[in-house]
Amino acid sequence: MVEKFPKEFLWGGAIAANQVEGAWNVGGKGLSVADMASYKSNLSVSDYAGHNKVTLESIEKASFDNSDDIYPKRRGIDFYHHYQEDIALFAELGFKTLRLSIAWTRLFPTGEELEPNQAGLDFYTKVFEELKKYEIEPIVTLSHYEMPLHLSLKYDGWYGREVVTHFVRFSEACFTHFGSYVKYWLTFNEIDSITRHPFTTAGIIPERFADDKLEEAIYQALHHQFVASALATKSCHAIIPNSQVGCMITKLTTYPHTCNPSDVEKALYQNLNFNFYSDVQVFGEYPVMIEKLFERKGIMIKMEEQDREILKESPVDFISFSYYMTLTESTDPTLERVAANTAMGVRNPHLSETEWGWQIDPKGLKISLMELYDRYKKPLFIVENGMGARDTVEEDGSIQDPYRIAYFREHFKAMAEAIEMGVDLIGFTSWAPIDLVSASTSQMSKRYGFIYVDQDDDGNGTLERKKKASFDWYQNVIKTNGNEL
Ligand code: BGP
Repeated sequence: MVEKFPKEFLWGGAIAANQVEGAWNVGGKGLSVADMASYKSNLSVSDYAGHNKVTLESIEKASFDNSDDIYPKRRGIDFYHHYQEDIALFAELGFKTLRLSIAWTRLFPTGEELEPNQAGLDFYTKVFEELKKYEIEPIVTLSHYEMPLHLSLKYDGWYGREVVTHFVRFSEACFTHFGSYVKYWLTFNEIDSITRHPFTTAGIIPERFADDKLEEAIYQALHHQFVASALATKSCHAIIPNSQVGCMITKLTTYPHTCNPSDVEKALYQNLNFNFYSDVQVFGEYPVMIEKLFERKGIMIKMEEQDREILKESPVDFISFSYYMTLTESTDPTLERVAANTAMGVRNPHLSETEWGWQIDPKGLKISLMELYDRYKKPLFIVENGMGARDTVEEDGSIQDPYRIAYFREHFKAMAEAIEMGVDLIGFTSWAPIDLVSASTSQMSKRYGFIYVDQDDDGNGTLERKKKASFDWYQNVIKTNGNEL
C-alpha cells in the first residue's frame, strides 16, 4: 500500500493557555488582555469579532472585578487542574504532538519582572513532564492572544518598543527552563490578526489613538513583533540545540468572485497583503509592494538602525498556519458578505458553511498548501483546523458528531493530495481536541473537540470530560497514519 502521510507525521491537537487553563489568579499569575474579554450572549455577525469590544472603560471595570462570571477566559476549562486527565485522553487518542501556549503572565505577571515566577515555571514543568510520560512532542506558542495587561496599559501594548525587550526576556526564560522538553516553538499566533483585533493580538486599545493614526500604530506594533520574533528565534537556536522555530499565520487564501480582471486584481491584493506576514518572517525583509503601499498611505514605521539586519539574520525554520476557510473577493459592493474567522468576505456560492458563517473548503486547504510550499519551500505545519458546532448530549449520554468527522475526513484527503504533489507537510494539530472557550465569542457552545466538556456559556456544569463519536474516529486515523479516513 502507498502511504498517504510521511512515517514521522506529527498528528495531534492544539490548545491555547487563555482558552483552557482557567486559574486566572492562581500561583501569582498577573492579569492578561485575555482576562478582559467579557461574555456577550447573542452576538450578531457584525459583533462577531467580540475581541474588538474592549474599551478603556471595560478594562477598568474588568481590572477591579475579581470574579470570573462574565469573563469566561478566566475560567477556561480548568486545564490548570485537569491537565493530567486531559493529557491522558490525548495520549489515548494516540497524539504524537500537542500544541499549547505558555501564559506570559504566569511567568512574568506584569511583564516587567526580571526573573520568572516560580509557580508558573512549576506548572509548565509538570505539564511537559506529563507529555513526556506519553512521548507526546510539545509544540509551544509563545504568544497566543495574550500579553500582560500591564504592558498594554503602560506601553500601549506592542506599539511600545520596550515590549520587545520584555518579550525576549520571557522567551529566553521559556527556552532556558523548558528547552529540554520542547524542540518546536512558534512565536506569535496568527500574527496577521493584529489588523483585525489589535487589543487581543497586541494589547492596543484603539481609543487611545486618533482615528487617522490607528493604522500606523498597528503596523508599528507589528514591526516590533517581527523584530521580537526574529530575536526570539535567534535566542532559541542559541539556547536549544536542534530547535525549530516557526511563524504562525491565518491562512486565508482569497479567490476572485469572477474572472473579471478587476475581481482577480482585488483578490491578488488581498493575497499579497496576507503573504506580507510570512514573507517578513521567512525572507527576513519587507516586501517591496508593502513598503510602497505604506508610502502611499503615509504610514511611517519607525525602525532602529539594526532592525533590518535582525530580520534578515534570523528567519524561521518552518511555516505554521491555521486553516478554517478561504475568502472570496469582488469589486461588486452589493454582494452579500459573510464572516470568515475574524475577517469578512463575499459569500462563495460553491461552499457550505457552519452556523457561524465559516465556509467549509477542503480543496482550499490543498490549494493553500501548494501555494505556500511553492512560495517558501520550507516545511509546513497545519497547527489549527477544525469545525465549531453546537454538539448535543443524547439521552444515553453519547455525543454524535458525524459533521465533524466528515469535515476532517475531507481536509485530511486534501492534505494527502498536497503531499502527493510534493508538499513537505510535517504535521497536523486539530483545533481543538477538547472543547474550550471560543476566542472570538468567548462562548463554550461553539465546540471544536473530540472530547466534550460539561460547561455552558455561563460557566455552569461539572467540567466532566466525555468522548464524542469523533474521538474513536480520530484515534483510528492516527493509528493508521491517515491511511484509514
Ligand atoms: C483561531 C485562533 C484560536 C481559535 C480559533 C477558532 O483564529 O488562533 O485561538 O479560537 O481561531 O476561533 P473561535 O474560537 O473564535 O471559533
